[in-house]
Amino acid sequence: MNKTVFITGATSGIGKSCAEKFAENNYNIIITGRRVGLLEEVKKELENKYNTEVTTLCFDVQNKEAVFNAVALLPATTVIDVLINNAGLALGRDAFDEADITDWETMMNTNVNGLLYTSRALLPFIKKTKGHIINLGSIAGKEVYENGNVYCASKFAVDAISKSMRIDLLKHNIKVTSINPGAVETEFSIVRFKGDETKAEAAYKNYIPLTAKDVAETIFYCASLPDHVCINDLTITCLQQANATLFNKN
Ligand code: NDP
Ligand code: 8X3
Repeated sequence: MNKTVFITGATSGIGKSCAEKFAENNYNIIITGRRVGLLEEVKKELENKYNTEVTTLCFDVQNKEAVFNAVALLPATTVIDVLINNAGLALGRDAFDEADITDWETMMNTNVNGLLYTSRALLPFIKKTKGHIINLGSIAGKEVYENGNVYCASKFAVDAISKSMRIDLLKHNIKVTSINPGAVETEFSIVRFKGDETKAEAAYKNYIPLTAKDVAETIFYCASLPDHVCINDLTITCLQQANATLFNKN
């Protein structure tokens, strides 16, 4: 029987690339996001290209009720082997005393609360399969940088949650992996800079950043190891990035 992966935030970037990578490798896919039209596009694309079954669930991970209601729509026979907690965002890159407080709330509600709600809603499925939870942290969850404040805090929280999950879920033989990428060229910076394409493009200028596919392949590798092997924590950057702030630009 094919395995099933549940991916939050699969309408673009890393989540969408994960959907493609797992579909290519005969997984059935459950994809989520807020943009229903894009979810349907991804479903159609993957079902046409691969011999896979794609289920879409449209909800905002910030909304606890919506998360639990969406998961309750899954048939009782659903089996979930891998959960990729990927949905997330940065909003703004401003000093602590100037940043928009609503942006802070959205980041914490999405990157932290959303991940918590989704994980709890899916744990009954993951317990049954002794499955694998893969959380998207960030290099920003390992080192704080100037004007990164609450985005960094949200990813430090993801780091702590991954470590806690690994301890508390040990008795259930559930694998927990934290993937911490450096700069990846996706819609991330367009969202962070609120549609300002010049600022977003500048974030990836004069070096070769990671692609969403690079990260998806790494995630798939972690999910394909033998049952007794678990990658706990993996930081991945492009060649020209050494840490959260140091780049060797052209
Ligand atoms: P994208 O902006 O390309 O994708 C983000 C995805 O998250 C979209 O599918 C979006 O879907 C979904 N999403 C955002 N907010 C919500 C929400 N409230 N409810 C449901 N879904 C939501 O960015 P990336 O692919 O780059 O980011 C994916 C993850 O990787 C994030 O957690 C990010 O923090 C992390 N990351 C990214 C890095 C980078 O440099 N790009 C580096 C390190 C980590 P929709 O809009 O349809 O809801
Ligand atoms: C995204 C990477 O460096 O913009 O998590 O914070 S960074």
